[in-house]
Amino acid sequence: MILTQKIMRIVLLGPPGSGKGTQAALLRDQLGVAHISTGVLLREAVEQQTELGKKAKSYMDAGELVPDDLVLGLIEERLGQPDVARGFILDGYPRNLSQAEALDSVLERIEQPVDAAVSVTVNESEIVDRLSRRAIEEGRSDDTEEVIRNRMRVYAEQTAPVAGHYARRGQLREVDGMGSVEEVNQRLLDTLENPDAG
Ligand code: B4P
Repeated sequence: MILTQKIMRIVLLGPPGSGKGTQAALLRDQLGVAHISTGVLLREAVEQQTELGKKAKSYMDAGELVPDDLVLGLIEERLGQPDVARGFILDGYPRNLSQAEALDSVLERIEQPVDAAVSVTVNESEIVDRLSRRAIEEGRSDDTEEVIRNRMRVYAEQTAPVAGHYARRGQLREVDGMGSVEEVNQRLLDTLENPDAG
C-alpha cells in the first residue's frame, strides 16, 4: 500500500471533539507512525504529579491552553525519540500560531518537516454531544458543559488560525468529521493517499 511506503509527517487539526485523538490512534496503526498527543502527554504529567503536571492542571481544568513554554518542552522531548524517524501524527499540537512557529523550528532542526496538515471539521452541536457523552463514559475533568464551551471559544480564537499557517504553504487538507469513526477514517486515508483529489 502506497501510504505505508512513504514517510508520513502529519499535523491533525480540529476542534475539541472532532475526533482527532480517535482518528490519530487509528492512523498510527494503519500508517505505522508515532502518535503524539499533547493532551495525552499533559494528562500523564498531571496523573504522575510532575512539576509540569501540577502547573498544567489548572489550565486544563479551565479549558485554557497550557502555557507555550511548558508544552514546547514536552513536545521537543517527544520528537527527540527514535520512533519519530518513521513519521508521526501530531494530535493537539500546534494549538496557536506561536506553537506553529516553534514547531517549524524544531522540525527543521531534526530535518523532519511536516508533509501535510489535515483539518477535521465537525459542527458545534455534535461537539457538545460527543464530549458530553465522553463525560459520562470517562469522567474527564474538562468535559463539563461550561469547560467544553470555553475550549470551543479558545479553539476559535487561538487554534483555528493555525490552519491558515499550513494553507499558506499549500499543505492544508480538509476532511468532514461528521459520520461514523470508520467513515471519517476512510476519508482521512483517501485524503492522505490522494491529497489533490479533495
Ligand atoms: P486534548 O486532549 O487535545 O483534547 P480535545 O481537544 O478534546 O481532543 P480529543 O482528542 O481528546 O477528543 P476527540 O476529538 O478525539 O486537549 C485537552 C487539553 O489539554 C486542552 O484543553 C488544553 O488545556 C491542553 N492542551 C493540549 N494540547 C495543548 C497544546 N498544544 N497547548 C496548550 N495546551 C494544550 O474525541 C472526542 C470524543 O468524541 C471521544 O469521546 C470520541 O470517542 C468521540 N468520537 C470521536 N469520533 C467520533 C465519531 N465519528 N462519532 C461519534 N463520536 C466520536
